Amino acid sequence: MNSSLQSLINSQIQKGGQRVAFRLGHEKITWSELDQASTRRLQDYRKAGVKPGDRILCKLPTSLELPIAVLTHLRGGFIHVPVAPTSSQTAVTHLIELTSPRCIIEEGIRTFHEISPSPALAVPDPAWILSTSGTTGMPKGVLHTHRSLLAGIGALTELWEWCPADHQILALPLFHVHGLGIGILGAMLRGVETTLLPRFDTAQLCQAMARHKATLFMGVPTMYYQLLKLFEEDPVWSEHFHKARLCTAGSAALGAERLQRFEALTGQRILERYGMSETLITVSNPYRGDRRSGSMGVPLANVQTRIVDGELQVRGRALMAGYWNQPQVTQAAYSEDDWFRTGDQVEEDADGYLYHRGRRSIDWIKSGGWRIGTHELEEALLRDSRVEEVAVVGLPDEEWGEIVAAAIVCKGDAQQLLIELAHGIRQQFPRHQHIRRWLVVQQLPRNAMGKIQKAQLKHHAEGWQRLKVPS
Ligand code: MCA
Repeated sequence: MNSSLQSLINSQIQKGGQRVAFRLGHEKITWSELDQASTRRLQDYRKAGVKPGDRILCKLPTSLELPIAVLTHLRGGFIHVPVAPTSSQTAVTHLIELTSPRCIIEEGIRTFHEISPSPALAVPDPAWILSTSGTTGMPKGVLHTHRSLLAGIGALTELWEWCPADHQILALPLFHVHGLGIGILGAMLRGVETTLLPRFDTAQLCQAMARHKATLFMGVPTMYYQLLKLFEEDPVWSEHFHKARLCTAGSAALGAERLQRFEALTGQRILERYGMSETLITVSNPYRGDRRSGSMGVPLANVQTRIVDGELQVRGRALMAGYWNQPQVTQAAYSEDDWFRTGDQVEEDADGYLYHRGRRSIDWIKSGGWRIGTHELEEALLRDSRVEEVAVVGLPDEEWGEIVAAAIVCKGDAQQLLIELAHGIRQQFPRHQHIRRWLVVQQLPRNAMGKIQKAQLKHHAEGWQRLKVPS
């Protein structure tokens, strides 16, 4: 035991005993089985020479192995580096180069490597390195510690009153703050029984909500869009949510209209909250009290916020320890007086509720609840010598929030090139990063300084085309 994060989890494990902790399909694991499995894994790691501070790249699909791995890594003081099991080889190689893991776990396989220690950040109790795309360069590794996770996820699940009487249905990807942080770690901190769904499917979700009399569901706006579509086709489905006590939305703005339609159909007023990989969840509507439509809520008790030139800046114990091995990038993310600059434009009402008003950078897209940096896609497209210039932007979309679109200036047969480019992107990037609209132009709009005017492209209504790309 070296941190109160672990003591809290251990006390839930003790209290939970023979009760089920996690379920998936017909499989289940009790709290005491989780405890025993993690003790065995810890012995295996130690025998293999894995030491506290070593990184473990976790490429597991949604499975009962995943909470075991999370618990084992926390207990061993190893740094959990999650990556989507569907990630391309390029993404995995990048993460391996960035974090030099001592071990990689994939389904049923553990591969240990000899690593030369990398000049890590000297922070006590490092816990996770979360991958996040930025406006420049390849994805960065956000380092969280036991302390920041406890401050962020502990405070949030306390505010939301998560408790052992709850049952959560978790259909989120399990390698980000949302699914892994709140969903898995939050459940362990509060003793919440959790049913994992291998992927989001509206009918399966509703059936699981009803079967387990589930009380908790966390989603992104695209999931609520798809649920509303199902409920409006056949309102019987909405009854499956009647035992819920808390449905939350985050990762992107939900929209007042969607919130109202969901409430009218299910009786559930979705609670919206705001966060980032770097800050964890820092702003939330209250569990008890006024959940204001269109607002991301008020800052959590242990978070300090300020608004500078419209930008939300954050301070507090839940903040990351820094970007892994990138001290200069870390420094650039903070103001001179040490506030983290979120890049999100917000407004505050008289009661301290915050409203999202856009992003400082046009180089971030939010699609399906994912944060996508345009730079990575632009670089990939420019690798083809027929592409002379490119600008990737997010176009507004009712279901996905934004969809990824690329405007290009090119040489030769544009149509053939687009098909090849689209195919290449599909090979290298996960689905949410695929380019859904293409625009071929003679030149990109630029200002007097020569900077590409992406805002003009976003409002360029005509000429965007969808491609039919053979898989
Ligand atoms: C998939 N499709 C898309 C997109 N994604 N179309 C446009 N834009 C997209 N982004 C298309 C596919 O190509 C496919 O089309 C069809 O939709 C179904 O694809 P599939 O992959 O099966 O979609 P899905 O499984 O329904 O996924 C949608 C999803 C998923 C469930 C909303 O994107 C998701 O789990 N999002 C959550 C992301 C998340 O956890 N964010 C948190 C990280 P076709 O059939 O034609 O091929 S951010 C975070 O942690 C911060 C801190 C926070 O605040 O939470």
